Amino acid sequence: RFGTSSAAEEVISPSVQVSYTKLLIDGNFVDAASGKTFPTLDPRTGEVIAHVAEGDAEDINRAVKAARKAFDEGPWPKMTAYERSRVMLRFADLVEKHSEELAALESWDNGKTYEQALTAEIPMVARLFRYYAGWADKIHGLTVPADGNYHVQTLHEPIGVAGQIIPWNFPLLMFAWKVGPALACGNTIVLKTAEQTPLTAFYVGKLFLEAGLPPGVLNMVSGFGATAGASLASHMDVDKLAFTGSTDTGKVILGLAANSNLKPVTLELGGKSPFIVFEDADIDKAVELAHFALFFNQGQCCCAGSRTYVHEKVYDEFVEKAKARALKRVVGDPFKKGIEQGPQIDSKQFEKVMKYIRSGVESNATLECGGGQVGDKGYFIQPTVFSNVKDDMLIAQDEIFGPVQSILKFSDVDEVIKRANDTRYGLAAGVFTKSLDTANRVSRALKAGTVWVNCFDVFDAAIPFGGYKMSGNGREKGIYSLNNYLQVKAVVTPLNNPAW
Ligand code: TXE
Repeated sequence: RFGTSSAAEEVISPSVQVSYTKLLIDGNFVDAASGKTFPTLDPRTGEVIAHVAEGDAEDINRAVKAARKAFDEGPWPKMTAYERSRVMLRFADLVEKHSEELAALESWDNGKTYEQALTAEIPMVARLFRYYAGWADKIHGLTVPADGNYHVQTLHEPIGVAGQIIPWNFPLLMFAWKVGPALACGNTIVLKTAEQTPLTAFYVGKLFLEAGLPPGVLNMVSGFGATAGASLASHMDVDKLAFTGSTDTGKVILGLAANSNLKPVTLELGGKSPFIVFEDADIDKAVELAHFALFFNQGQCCCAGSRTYVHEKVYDEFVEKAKARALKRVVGDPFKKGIEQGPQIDSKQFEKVMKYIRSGVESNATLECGGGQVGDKGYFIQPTVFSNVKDDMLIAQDEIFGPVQSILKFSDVDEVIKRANDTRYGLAAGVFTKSLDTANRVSRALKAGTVWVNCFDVFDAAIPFGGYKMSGNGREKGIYSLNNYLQVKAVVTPLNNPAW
């Protein structure tokens, strides 16, 4: 039995229609050169929402040409930084104005709840563009006191044409994390959307044109990874690449960049983040936060707290309460009020999650609840909790990317630090304790790009995000993301040189 909501029948989303299904190249919505399209599906049912242009190498070429021209000939990098920031601010206003349609489209294409898209993600998109609009006119170099009689200055220049490849779990937010800093620094862009979720990017592409973004500055191609994605990663005229997705695809992309023009690559990849509950924690709060850390967005978060380590003294109580919370989780149509969890994105991810659930059972972890499909259509999965999970089980090692909580037991601080770090990933971690000493000690010892202490998934535009180890390289958001999109040029001029 899974949670029910008395209000769960009330549909809360506005009706929305799909208006933009074509590639955005040089300021125009165009068909793929091949004329091909592919379907994007509703994860609630597996039915077709719309057919979308299927871009491939030829379309990537067209888009890169447009971006190159907009960069080399202007007007984008030649506009004043203030003018660029004004365009971004106007865009943020338009995102807010259209937030209900955008949230509905995002929910339809992805399966996330409409409430989550409307109240959390779309506002964060607007906030992020305002944040980077603020940076646009504050990017500048230094004067450098070098040895000898020289005037030395550094110029911080845009890199050029940025290629960006995004995933499906937070389609618009990933768009924002990539496009915001690239535009603030004066670059032009070719972005490839994820094949599962192409719809909202084209909608905001239209809003960007309305906000006054010149043609060719932001080009978008929908299509598949092996074709459109790979040709963007290996393109000789793309100056920088940013990618969010799986670690396996990250490796492929790094290879494509290395074997083409050595473009610098930033990668934001998978994770297996520990969430550590110490014995002094308020257990009810810890249970709720650990539940949120794992189940948020159907468990489809790169930073999901997917290894819940609980101190042995409070382990049994925690497991009982975590199970009770999961049983209460309300699963259903993401467009209805009170729903906490919608479907997984597609059949491939559904099968992957079910495979890991079987693996957990086979490796003798205790299945506390869940483990099956909800209903008989679409990709809904019961919130699932495993206890007695051991570090060497696959469910404790691999990124499941679904609503499956694995609870492990530990007995002391040094042990849990060692076990938490014993993973190929290093994206995020959670520490739950009342002790400042424990919080400080553990957060410094964890090898992870973000440590949330007594909180989780706090995603401010100013806070950097990225991974250690095989969770990637580089940081997105905040001041740190600007470096990904800038070249530093040193200009050295002799002073008082009589030879001149
Ligand atoms: O990822 P891919 P998939 C993890 C998560 C998930 C798994 C597989 O564990 O279960 O990855 O998901 C493009 N050249 N994450 O298959 O393949 C692709 O078209 C260039 C974690 O969806 O990495 C899409 O736009 N591009 C993650 C993007 O890469 C290629 C978010 C992501 O797809 C390509 C998503 C290629 N050869 C999945 N192959 C996170 N870090 O948040 C694919 N792509």
